Amino acid sequence: MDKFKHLIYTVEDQIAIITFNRPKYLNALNSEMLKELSDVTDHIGADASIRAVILTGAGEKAFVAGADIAEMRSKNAMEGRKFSQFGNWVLSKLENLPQPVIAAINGFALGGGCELALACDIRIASTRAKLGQPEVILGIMPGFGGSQRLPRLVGLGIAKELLFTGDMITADRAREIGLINHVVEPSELLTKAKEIAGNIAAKSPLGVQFSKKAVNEGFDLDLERSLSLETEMFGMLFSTEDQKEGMTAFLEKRKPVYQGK
Ligand code: DAK
Repeated sequence: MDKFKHLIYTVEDQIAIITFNRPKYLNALNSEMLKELSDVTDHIGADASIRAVILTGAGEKAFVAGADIAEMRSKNAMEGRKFSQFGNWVLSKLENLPQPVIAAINGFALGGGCELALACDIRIASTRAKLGQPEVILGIMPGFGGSQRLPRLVGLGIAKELLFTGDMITADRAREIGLINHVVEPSELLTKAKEIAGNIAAKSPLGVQFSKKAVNEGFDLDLERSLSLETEMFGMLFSTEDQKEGMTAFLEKRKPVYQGK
């Protein structure tokens, strides 16, 4: 991929790593960075050799300290709406990538940064991380899905407290409420993220991809319709080489070699 101005993009062992890279501004998300995130998301979605994605922030202080306040300050209502529409579109693309996405939260994940993490499938954090939705402190509200994804993840009461106070919480508290899966020492963060990504990458790509789609698409349906969705998707997997390989390898007592076909 072309070089980015505000992102670092690498791929190792079928795992893509996107690093937000404006450490001087605590990796605050400006329009250019959002556009680059959109482009790299499209690229990853079209590359079946990538089995998992990790998002993290450059520097020691921040994952992403929110949308760029300096850029936002002078927006009018229509520009604000456009920014929100574009942001929501990019985050939905990220959320619906076929590959699982892991947020490795190395520091501040505030406002748009927390919303970015919420659009990921799995969130892990270093002990240095601080998370929150401080928009009310700035006279606005979340605009990249925070008022919708946060309550779905942590429940209405806790989400409302975070949204109405704008308070930051520690990584340990975030784990307690289910916002974070694991908290590790800063030096262990990427190792842990790669360990989870590698664990996923070793499994059937289509099994993982279909599981993600079933959870994402079924979550807001009633149980009857979501179970029906699961049934259809389960059935479809029996037309794949992954299913034949996985079951044959088990019976032949060897490790499966998956092609994602
Ligand atoms: N935007 C722009 N610059 C930021 C920034 C941000 N979100 N966060 C930090 N910076 C900049 C600081 O201005 C400072 O720049 P210089 O003064 O050096 O030029 C530099 O990064 C270092 O920050 P500090 O000096 O403040 O560092 P501290 O360690 O003292 O404090 C902090 C760290 C994270 C507590 C503090 O920087 C802070 O409170 N930052 C703002 C956090 C915040 O409020 N984030 C939420 C932003 S609102 C929308 C869609 C989405 C959104 C909005 C609308 N549509 C509907 C249109 C999303 C909104 C947000 O994310």
